[in-house]
Amino acid sequence: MRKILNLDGSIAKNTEEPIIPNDELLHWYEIMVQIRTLDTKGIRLQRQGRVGFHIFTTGQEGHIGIAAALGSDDWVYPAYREHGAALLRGLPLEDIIHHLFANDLDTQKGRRLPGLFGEKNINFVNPSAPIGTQIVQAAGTAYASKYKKDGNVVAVFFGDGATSSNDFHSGMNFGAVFKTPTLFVCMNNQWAISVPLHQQTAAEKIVDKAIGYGIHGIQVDGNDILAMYQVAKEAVERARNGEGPTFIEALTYRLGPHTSSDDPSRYREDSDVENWKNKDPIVRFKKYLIKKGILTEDQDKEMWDHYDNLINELIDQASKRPLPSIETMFDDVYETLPWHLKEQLEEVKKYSNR
Ligand SMILES: Cc1ncc(C[n+]2csc(CCOP(=O)(O)OP(=O)(O)O)c2C)c(N)n1
Ligand SMILES: [Mg+2]
Repeated sequence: MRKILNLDGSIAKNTEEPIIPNDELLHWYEIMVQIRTLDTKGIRLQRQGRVGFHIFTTGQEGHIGIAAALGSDDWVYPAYREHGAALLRGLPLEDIIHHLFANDLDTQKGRRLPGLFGEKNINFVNPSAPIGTQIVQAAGTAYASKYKKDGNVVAVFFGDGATSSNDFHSGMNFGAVFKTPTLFVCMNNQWAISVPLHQQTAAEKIVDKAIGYGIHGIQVDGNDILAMYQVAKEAVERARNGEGPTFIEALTYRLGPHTSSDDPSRYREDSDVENWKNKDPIVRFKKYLIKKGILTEDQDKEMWDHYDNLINELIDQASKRPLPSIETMFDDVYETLPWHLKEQLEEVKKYSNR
């Protein structure tokens, strides 16, 4: 398993520390802070009945390292815990909050389960709720890139549970046979809602599945952002060189509930969670930044306070916005609205004040 950072933030023996500019490292950290803060606020909003649903990224912030290895023209097919990748690719933080409230500024027009968003201008594709569907879509998009010779690569994120889907097989096999420039990134957080990994697969390691497809596979410490960046960078290089896809198994842990609709105390031990809290990707990266002299404890506290206040403000603003106009319900599906929908639109306008 590839690992660069020890738990105390030092560099593991016999490993190569990636050379990354300090401001970039700090930016990655800042995004980690933003998404962790979003989680603490998001669940409170849901419990207060102000938003319908919240999905957590807590513990899986290491995925930002994968996103950091991609170029702006590359594609990301997220599962639903990759908010950090979207922010790194330039999604404004307030967009996620308007989306949570499904208000008139929600770019998804209130149609998506909160947390399952996409954004066209950053090549961050809307996930579909059925598990694993993004895997075939990503393999197809990568094939299109290869066909067009545009040099782009596609990173697709999915969970350990998704490796049991038909689409996992179809996508991996297609990618392997046609040597598509794809990074198949399995965020193995050990659980698929209440199903533990050992009930998901009889394989010793998920990464072993790469062998059956005939593609390069690598297991990485998913809570080590530097290792995540390094394996992704290598995979991107292989993909751009025409060497085909890479299967990356990122070992991580879902520190929170599956979603705001879940109670993990019904099916897992607190001691397991506590053990994984010691491997928190944010704490480990912070220790590294402090050791390197890029961050001080005071600056760190300031950063958390800053995002706490900023996100409160953004929540306040987003919560005061109206809902999307009822007419938007008819947008985006047809280039020209068919007559029966035009009729329905006129009718609905009579009864709605939105
Ligand atoms: C085809 C399908 N089956 C079941 C579900 C219900 N479901 C939603 S999330 C989930 C677990 C997915 O686990 P995993 O792929 O490990 O991702 P994680 O939530 O752990 O990040 C399930 C079973 C679904 N959305 N789609
Ligand atoms: Mg999982």
